[in-house]
Amino acid sequence: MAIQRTFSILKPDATERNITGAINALIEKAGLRIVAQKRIHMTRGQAETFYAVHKERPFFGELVDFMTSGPVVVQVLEGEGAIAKYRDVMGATDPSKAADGTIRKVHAKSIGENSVHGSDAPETAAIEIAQFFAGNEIVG
Ligand code: FUP
Repeated sequence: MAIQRTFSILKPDATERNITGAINALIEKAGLRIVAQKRIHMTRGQAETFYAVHKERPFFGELVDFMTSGPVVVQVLEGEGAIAKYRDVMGATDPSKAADGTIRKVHAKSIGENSVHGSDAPETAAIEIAQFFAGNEIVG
């Protein structure tokens, strides 16, 4: 399996509870390297662009409200098969269905306030990374 990069967000419910370090520890324990990281407060425009694929879904407004409700930590993670590996480490979208030991099982509050985002495919990873990071901000 090739070395890949994936895009990650530690969401406002994680920054609010001061558990970004605890989540990063699970990321690193899984063998993923945090090769870029910054704490930002997303604008509504940024959140709407980021989640444009969900814009017709009934939860879109709430999702944008939540993602702009507090700071987030945006990250680039690198490792063997990083995209699928991070999805495994994150666990299912709904924390009640997430496997034991996953970030969402351990930390998420609900299907909406679910602590982390991770890209679902190489194409989306590239688009999401480019939305938040310049090439020279990623140091592998
Ligand atoms: P995931 O890839 O696991 O982050 O999940 P999705 O892309 O399906 O959903 C993106 C975000 O939309 C979730 F993280 C939270 C929000 N969402 C809801 O609030 N309600 C839902 O029923 C599904 C998703």
